Amino acid sequence: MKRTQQLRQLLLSGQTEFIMEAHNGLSARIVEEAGFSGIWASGLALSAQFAVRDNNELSWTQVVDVLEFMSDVTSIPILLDGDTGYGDFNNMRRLVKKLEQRRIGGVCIEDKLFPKTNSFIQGEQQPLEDIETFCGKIKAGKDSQSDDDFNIVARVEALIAGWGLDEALKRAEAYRQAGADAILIHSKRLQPDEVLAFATEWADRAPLVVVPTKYYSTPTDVFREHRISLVIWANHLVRASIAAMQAVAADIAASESLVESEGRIAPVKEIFRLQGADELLAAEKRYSGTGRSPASAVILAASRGTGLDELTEDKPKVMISVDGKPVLRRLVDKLKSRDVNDITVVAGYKHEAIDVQGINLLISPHWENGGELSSLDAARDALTDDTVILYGDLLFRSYILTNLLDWDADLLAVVDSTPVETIEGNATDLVWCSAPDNRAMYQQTVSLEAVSSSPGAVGRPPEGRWIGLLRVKGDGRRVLLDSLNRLKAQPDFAAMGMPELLTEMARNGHAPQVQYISGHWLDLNSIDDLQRAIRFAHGHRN
Ligand code: SPV
Ligand code: MG
Repeated sequence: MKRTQQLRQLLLSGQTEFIMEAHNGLSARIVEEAGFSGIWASGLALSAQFAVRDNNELSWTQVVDVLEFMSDVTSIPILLDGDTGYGDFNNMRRLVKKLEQRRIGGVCIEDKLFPKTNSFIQGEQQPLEDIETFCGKIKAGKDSQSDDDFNIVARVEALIAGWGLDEALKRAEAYRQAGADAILIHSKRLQPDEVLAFATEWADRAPLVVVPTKYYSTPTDVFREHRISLVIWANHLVRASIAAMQAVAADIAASESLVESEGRIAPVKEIFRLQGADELLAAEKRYSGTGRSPASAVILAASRGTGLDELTEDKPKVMISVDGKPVLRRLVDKLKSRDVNDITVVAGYKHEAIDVQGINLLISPHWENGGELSSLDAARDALTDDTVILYGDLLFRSYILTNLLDWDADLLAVVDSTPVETIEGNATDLVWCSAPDNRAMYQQTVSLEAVSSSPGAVGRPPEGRWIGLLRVKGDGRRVLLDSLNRLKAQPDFAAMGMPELLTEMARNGHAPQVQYISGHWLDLNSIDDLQRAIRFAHGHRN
């Protein structure tokens, strides 16, 4: 049902209904969750939340902007406290159109002069609008609404201004005849007597609305007995928030600690709930092409690292400390800093020495005789829809991972295009590609053709080296597992490494794409590598 229609039904239900003040999206959502059937967008509360006065210091467009947030997060009708309509009949026409565009249920206008003052501040000194002019405003509003159910409530301020019951009744009747859908009779007395006297005389000529802020102790049944249609609890959420904020601010200021406050305030989780964070997570899954679905990682860390001698006597090489931090911990921290939190480490040699938090540690059953593919085979259940597979002894600059995760490809291998002859130490995992690195282009489309540690494997110089970093995503997982299964059927599977797998995928028409880099990484195969690694890592957290 349209909000306008919902509000109309509240006014005409024949029972006493209740609406609650809200002043922004958050409070509007809280009002709806509390079970109210409508919201009072109070001028006092709207201006108070910005710490400006209820004297039209907030412009009408600023009011409408806030209403848009309130309307967007709720499904119950909003009745705007539209003050005097922010000007003359013409301003009123434009206001109604703008409110309808934001699916506001209706507006209440009061018969004072622009700029108005809150009724509880020297109310008796406030001038009232002349009756005919105010009726013109009501008519202009009714004539400009395009939805028949949009509601205009006319607020009579005669009792506030001290003009008496007769004047109030005279005005209410004129406003009814001008087309008002309901009359709001306001009073600043501590007892409801003048409002109830009005209600009795009024005798149901049109729905009657009251705001018992001052006469708050009136039993609610009294309103029912007087056939009040709508009771507005007009400012109670802004006041509740002021009291809560003052108490918490004072406590934290005095104690210089959060300990006492923490249990008394809404948890951060509750903020997320009210913001609808879950919906966004679900949407990210649904529209995963554009959303972030966190990748997982499989780190191959089963080998001892024979070139590192006594350094690996009591631990695998991934636990060698580089500038004060084990290589594996650097890797895990780097992955986590990019939201890759589901990390499986496939260990073997001296796995008991692996002391890194936040990983799933998996012991490869064949690590003593098996190679990298035996380890990967052991971790096949850890391959998700999006997995980064990497060597455990790898150090690299963070942007390489960022770019890898940013790139949309089912299979993506990071290849260093630094000329092999300029590399210090042993150049392994040489790669032949469909094109050399064109350094001018980001995300150049190149595919991997073969990987081998033997320079003569292909009959031409290689385009670079695979650094031990591969992303497998979507259908790439199936491709990888198919290739792994084919290789597993071969007798020398135990000796095979990742190069054989990459080459097998390429050979079967599923060549991984290549992400070229130039330097900015190294791995640990020798004592010399370790010296380079220490220089490389120095000053970097991961
Ligand atoms: C408001 O809530 O802004 C009102 C009601 O107009 S009162 O403050 O009582 O005038
Ligand atoms: Mg107001």
